[in-house]
Amino acid sequence: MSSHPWNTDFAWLRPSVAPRRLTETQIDQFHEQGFFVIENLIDAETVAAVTAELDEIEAEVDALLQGLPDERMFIAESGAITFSPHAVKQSPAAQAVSAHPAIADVCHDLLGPDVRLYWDQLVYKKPQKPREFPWHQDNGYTYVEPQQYLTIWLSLTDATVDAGCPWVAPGEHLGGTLAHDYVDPLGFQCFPDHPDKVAAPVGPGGAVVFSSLTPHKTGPNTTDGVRKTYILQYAPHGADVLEGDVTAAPTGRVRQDDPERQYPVVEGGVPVE
Ligand SMILES: O=C(O)CCC(=O)C(=O)O
Repeated sequence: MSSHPWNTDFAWLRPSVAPRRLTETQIDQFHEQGFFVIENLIDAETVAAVTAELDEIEAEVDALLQGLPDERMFIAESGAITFSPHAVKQSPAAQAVSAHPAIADVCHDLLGPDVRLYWDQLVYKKPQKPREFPWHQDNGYTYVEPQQYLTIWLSLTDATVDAGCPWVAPGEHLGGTLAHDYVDPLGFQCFPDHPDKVAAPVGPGGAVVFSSLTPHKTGPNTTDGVRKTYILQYAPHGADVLEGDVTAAPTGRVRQDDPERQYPVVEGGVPVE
């Protein structure tokens, strides 16, 4: 395990805010272990409404994949795993969930008073070609500064161990971004396994909340159903994506404030209605 070449002076930051929703135990677990599981973050009716709209988006992505050689593009493959980014641009229900008061409160309690949506994507794990998604940090894919942002892995189905729930490596977030290697066709990997790994199963409407720096993987889906997840990522206002080849210094920075999909969800300590 070695650091990403751009990660030279990382220090984990714990914002000082009066919590709006989370308990001290949840907040401590997040900062010390890098994750916690929260059940029933959004209600069943909201889950059903958003799933109906997201299923339509995913069906289009899957149809696109089916028309490609080997039915795959980069790490997505029909029958195995699909990724559908930026659902908030197409789905009013996804947009509402991205700024849901419970989720905005979690963002406030873990990131501080000014937070924007940074990224959203559906990840559907299909049972036809069960496969693991390898150990990685979200900041190992696209390098964001500050390195520390938040992933809310919102489950739309019952994410059991057999269905391919996340596993996390507790405490490994504290050193910042790790170097990753590409493992074809699975994705980027920071290590092949971890001795202290913990499974994080979660029910529909619940979430695994973890840092962009928390190494995680998901297991194969060996059930008969599709495991559906809506991943929502939030960053402090002012976050940038760093550009360039990782073997050299970054060549540019791009502010993450696209008004269509990177809007504020907490401003001045208050959730944006
Ligand atoms: O949901 C999954 O199976 C893996 C997705 C993931 O970890 C990611 O998109 O970073």
